Amino acid sequence: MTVTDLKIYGGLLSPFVLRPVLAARAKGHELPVESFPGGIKCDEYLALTPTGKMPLMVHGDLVLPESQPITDYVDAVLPGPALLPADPVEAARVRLLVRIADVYMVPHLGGLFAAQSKPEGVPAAMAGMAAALAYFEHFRDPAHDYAYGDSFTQADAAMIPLFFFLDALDRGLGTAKLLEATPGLAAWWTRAKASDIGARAVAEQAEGLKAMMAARG
Ligand SMILES: N[C@@H](CCC(=O)N[C@@H](CS)C(=O)NCC(=O)O)C(=O)O
Repeated sequence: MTVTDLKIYGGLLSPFVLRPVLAARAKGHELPVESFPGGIKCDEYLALTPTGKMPLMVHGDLVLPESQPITDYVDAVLPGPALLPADPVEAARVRLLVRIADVYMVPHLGGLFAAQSKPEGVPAAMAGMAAALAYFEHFRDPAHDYAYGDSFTQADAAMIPLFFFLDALDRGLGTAKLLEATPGLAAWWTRAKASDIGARAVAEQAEGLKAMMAARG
């Protein structure tokens, strides 16, 4: 078994699928991403992961759901620059940004995404999102070019595909304007989405969103 046998199931609109994909790209590798035949709720998929969520990574005997452990694994097994600093203090700062993304930002994306069917949930989701952005701003150094430090880390891999939705949902909800309260973070996002990895991710997610809207009719 080699790292070239590593496979990710999912679609490229998902910020969780993109997290290990972006991490791999930052290390100079392209991970194969495939839709699971039968979808993520079919019996075969649920037998692999009862979570029924994407991404799912398969590498030999290792069947691994959840974007962050997949990203850690990809970072460890693929050659290329490490995406967590070796210094424990610096690594802790990167991990904290990933954690803020997952614990404080992600739950509110759902509320914003469901704005049409549940408009009553939008104010709380906007307030929660604003709080999450303020946490990033508090713990980031605005002088850093990347989410943390002067090179791409796991924090960029986690944050870029989540921040896509601030722009994508802006027209209806004004989500991009939330970044006005966090200028350091806003400047990072402007740089991140203009970078090769960021621009490609945004284009892939935009494509995925278009396809999802078209399928919904
Ligand atoms: N905590 C999971 C979240 C994964 C997740 O929510 N994926 C979404 C797609 S963006 C999904 O598969 N949703 C299908 C469902 O929940 O039924 C991770 O980090 O991988």
